[in-house]
Amino acid sequence: MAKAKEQTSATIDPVAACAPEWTDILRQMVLIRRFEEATEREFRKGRIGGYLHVYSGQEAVASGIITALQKDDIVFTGYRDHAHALALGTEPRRIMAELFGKATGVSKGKGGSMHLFDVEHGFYGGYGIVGGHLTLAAGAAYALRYRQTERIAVCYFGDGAMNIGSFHEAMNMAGLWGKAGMCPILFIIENNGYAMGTSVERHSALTDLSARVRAYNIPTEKVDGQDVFAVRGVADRVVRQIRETGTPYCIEAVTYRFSGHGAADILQPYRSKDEVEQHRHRDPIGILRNRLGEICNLTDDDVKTIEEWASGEVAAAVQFAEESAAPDAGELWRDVVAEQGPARENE
Ligand SMILES: Cc1ncc(C[n+]2csc(CCOP(=O)(O)OP(=O)(O)O)c2C)c(N)n1
Ligand SMILES: [Mg+2]
Repeated sequence: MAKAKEQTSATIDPVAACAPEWTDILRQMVLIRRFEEATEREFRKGRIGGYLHVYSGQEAVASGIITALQKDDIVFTGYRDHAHALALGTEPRRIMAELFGKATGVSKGKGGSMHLFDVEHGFYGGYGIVGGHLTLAAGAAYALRYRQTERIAVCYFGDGAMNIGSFHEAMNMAGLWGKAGMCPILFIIENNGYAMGTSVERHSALTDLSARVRAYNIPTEKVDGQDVFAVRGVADRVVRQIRETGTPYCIEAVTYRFSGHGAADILQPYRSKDEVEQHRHRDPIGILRNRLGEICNLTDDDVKTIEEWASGEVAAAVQFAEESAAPDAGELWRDVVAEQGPARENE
């Protein structure tokens, strides 16, 4: 069985912590939060159709990992995907337009919240079938090495996704290919404690989730997913290692979602208000903001400026989405099934 490394808190070098990059990360996390709050409002107004899963509470996991990547690395995730696209640099307005079902959206308004896709920024989706993307990501990582590039793949998934067959298929192939240095992939378990309304204790025979990954010869490390310093610290080290060795690695980020599972999960009978309140004391944005305040003299005014900037960006994104046109009716069947191209005719 592969090795486990426990790490729960970050060791902070005050000089490094005050680098401007950390203020940029705070800005990104605040943008994600404001964006998600706006999507919940717009959903309730009926302007976002389909389904909606927001990321509030988990921002440090997207930002801490994605800011450690190189530009041409690629990222896969499930349906809770707005934050990953934002962290990779997709324009907020193109994501919002997608949620509004408009032609200017990243998936031309035909995907919606669960199917964001932006190859130019390294975002390979956005998938609604729980755990289905793990096999795609493992295959993509193999392809990156097969083509002799130095790029790596990152694959986020939830605790619940570990109970589907494709989790085991992906882990087995990644562990196997990894022995030959042919699978440069970073798996991230976003352990937020629940799969819809079912807690980890009630859905997993083994509650030490990363142990299930180690069974496939992939080393793991557990990290406090509310502390972006801790997440980024691990990411910097393991991203380098994966790139150098072509072997997979898994980070289990222990985190919490502040909103319901999805937009329809209003009553949340599976958890108490008290529990949510307790976790709100460990808001990843608050943790980063306080730390930058204590060590780097980030002031309340600085924070206010960031908040105002983020709210402005999100308001502009909503306006853009509102004013954009719906896709043409003629677009309905385009990009739905593969068109017969020359390559296929020659098969
Ligand atoms: C194959 C499949 N089965 C069931 C569902 C319904 N479903 C949607 S989300 C979800 C829970 C997944 O939980 P987790 O992986 O922990 O992700 P989280 O929502 O906590 O981010 C389920 C069962 C689905 N979308 N796909
Ligand atoms: Mg979960």
